[in-house]
Amino acid sequence: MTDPKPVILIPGRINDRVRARVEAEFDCISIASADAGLVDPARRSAVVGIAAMTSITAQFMDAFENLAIIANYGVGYDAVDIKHAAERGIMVTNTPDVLSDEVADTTIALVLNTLREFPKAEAYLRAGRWESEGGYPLTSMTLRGRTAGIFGLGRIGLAIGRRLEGFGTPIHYHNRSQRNDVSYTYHDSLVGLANAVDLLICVVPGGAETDKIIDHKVFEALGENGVLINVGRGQSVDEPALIKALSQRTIAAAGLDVFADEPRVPKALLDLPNVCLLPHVASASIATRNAMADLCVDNLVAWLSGKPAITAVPETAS
Ligand code: A2R
Repeated sequence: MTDPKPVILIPGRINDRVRARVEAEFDCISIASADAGLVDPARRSAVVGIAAMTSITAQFMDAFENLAIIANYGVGYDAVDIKHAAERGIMVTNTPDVLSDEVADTTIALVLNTLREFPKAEAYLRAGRWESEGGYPLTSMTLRGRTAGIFGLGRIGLAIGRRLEGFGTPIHYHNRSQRNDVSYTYHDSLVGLANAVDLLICVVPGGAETDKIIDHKVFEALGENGVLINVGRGQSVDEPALIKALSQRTIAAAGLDVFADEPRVPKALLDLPNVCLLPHVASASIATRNAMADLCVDNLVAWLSGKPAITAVPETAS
């Protein structure tokens, strides 16, 4: 007789390849959301792993006494109560590196689309206005002459920096600690960074420390020619303050791939002329999402067969 397969729980929506591989390689329980009440009480103690891209609270974890690993689908794991997982000795993994280049590519596209208004120019052409009204108006903004500030110069931030070097853009950054492997100008505060640049790119992780950290003080420092790009987490921006800064032209424009309450985007943002908005698609190509899916499931396979996790998050790495 062969041993029964480990039981993996998938709460809520997840990438199709994650689901298919979990179903093929484990005993999979799928539930509509992260609500332990949706799992048959008789099966809860059998759950040893969770694959998820949704919020995993302490209470949810505690419904599963033999839970050994949470494989988060995505590099950002701010939705997992990491402190509680670490206290309980539950391994948490994420999907770093395999998405960095894709997110950095998207960031450059968002920068250029925001500054040079290419989505609006295409809409102008499609509406027949090129023929009826003449050329699209010259854009008031350009990447030429701008200085970029990367808030969160980690794996993705560095991939963005390397690309911006190719554009001849001077680069500054702010992290909690200075890196010794780059020549970019370091600032020990976010406001200091915003003061020094006119293109602020946010790619910092979510969580309590960065919640609404980009606020009115940052917008005032960024100034009237300043542009904010956010590809990190929507919660890092004080959205009402951003809407005010954009409408009063405290800053010039914003390009956003992430929002505070996804998939809801405030109407006040949609109504603004000086924003470029994307529906959280930075890593959303089939190839990159497949690589993330494989890393997510490979972590489950490794850990549950007694091997080290491939990409443990720092808080639960031994
Ligand atoms: O602060 P440091 O020296 O640990 O540098 C990290 C920086 N960082 C912060 N900077 C300022 N204030 C904070 N409270 C703070 N917390 C973190 O962000 C590091 O340089 C960077 C994060 O880089 P990685 O951990 O390599 O993450 P990765 O793969 O670049 O992804 C960043 C985020 C994800 O968490 C998702 O939210 C999003 O991009 O997709």
